Amino acid sequence: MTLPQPQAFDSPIYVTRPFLPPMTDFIEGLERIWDTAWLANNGPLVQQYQSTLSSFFETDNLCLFNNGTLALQIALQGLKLAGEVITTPYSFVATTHALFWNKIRPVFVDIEPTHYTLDPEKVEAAITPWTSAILAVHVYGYPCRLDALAALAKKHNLVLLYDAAHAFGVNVNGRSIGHYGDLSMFSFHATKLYHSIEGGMLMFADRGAKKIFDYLKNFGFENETEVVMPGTNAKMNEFQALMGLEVLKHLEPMIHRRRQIDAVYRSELRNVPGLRFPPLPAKNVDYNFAYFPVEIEAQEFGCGRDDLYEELKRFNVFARRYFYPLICDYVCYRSLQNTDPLREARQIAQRILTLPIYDALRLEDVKRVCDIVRWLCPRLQGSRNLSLSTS
Ligand code: T4K
Repeated sequence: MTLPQPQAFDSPIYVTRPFLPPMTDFIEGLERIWDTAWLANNGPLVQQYQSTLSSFFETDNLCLFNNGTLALQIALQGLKLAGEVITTPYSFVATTHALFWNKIRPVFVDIEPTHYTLDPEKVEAAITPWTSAILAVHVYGYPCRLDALAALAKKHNLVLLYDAAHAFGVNVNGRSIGHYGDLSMFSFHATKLYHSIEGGMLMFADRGAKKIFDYLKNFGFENETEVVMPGTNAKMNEFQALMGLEVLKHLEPMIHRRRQIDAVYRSELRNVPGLRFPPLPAKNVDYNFAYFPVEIEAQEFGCGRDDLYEELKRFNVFARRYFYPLICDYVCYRSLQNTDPLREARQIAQRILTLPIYDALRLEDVKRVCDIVRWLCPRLQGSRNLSLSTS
């Protein structure tokens, strides 16, 4: 059987596009900024944003930042973590960089193969007398094994931190995922499902931590004349807060839209040999559909992930290999000794491809992406002379 060759898209289909609120709404907010001439340093919109998010997350224990990376870095600094921290190699590199900047040694532990989060079964073996915390990642918005990690942290008296950069809008048992563990970091970067242009937030259990984080993100200032600790500058500004407030109004429809896109991918690609998608999270999870990862099994699909990734570009489809390479394989972390062979993480990193998913992506274009993937699948195109190799 030969499938008809699909047409390339006229303009690029990226892995993601930021949601932009109606411009008139944003301009109204800009007028407020012009009226006050207050642009930075905990201005009225940042304060409004903080209180809106406090209601949204049902806690006052949160703190806003100019990006997620500095939020995480400051979290580790503020909690005075040191020694070793157990973490996942399967994430965006910022997760580990935040440890590095705190002079903490990252200890990489493998992920579980279903939803790619840190495998609690393998964490215990990596705990040493120097371990101070576990830093797990709700990768793609999939919740980590929260109970198992909490039990381990309790048993070994470790701080439990979550990089929840992808998990805005994810609820577990009816509450935001940020309520689990000692602290969670959310990223509000433009490429995220929910964004404030750039931005980040910490949510934490210990009410006393807020004061420390507030010092650290604002040079350590207590008042005009006193600096109580060597802080940095990681403050969110008014334009970011305005965007965050406006985008928040559209969160539900955005997630609904992504749910539809996810469903189209699952149905259109279900019979493609060698493609596997992670199952949707369990029923007690309200998922946010932040990403659409697929694994390409080269033998069954007929070519490797990298070939598919390159071929898609010829059709103007820019999928991404989130997360390849593994963090531990970047040149700056390669020399770290690691006892866990990271078998699952290595396999997944070789196979993973995240397909386009964003609010403005039309369902007919999702179908077209699926047609292209099918057309590029050598196993479905027995007669097509492909120059693709099975790598
Ligand atoms: N922890 C985790 C698990 C993370 O994933 C991240 C960030 C962090 C921590 C750190 O949080 P932040 O400090 O960033 O708040 C992107 C993002 O820059 C990064 O925020 C994100 N993770 C990572 C997964 O993805 P790139 O280098 O892949 O982005 P880029 O510029 O190639 O953008 C991807 C696509 O998005 C483009 O091909 C087109 C589209 N795009 C992008 C931007 C910025 C737009 O259409 N408009 C835009 O403005 O890292």
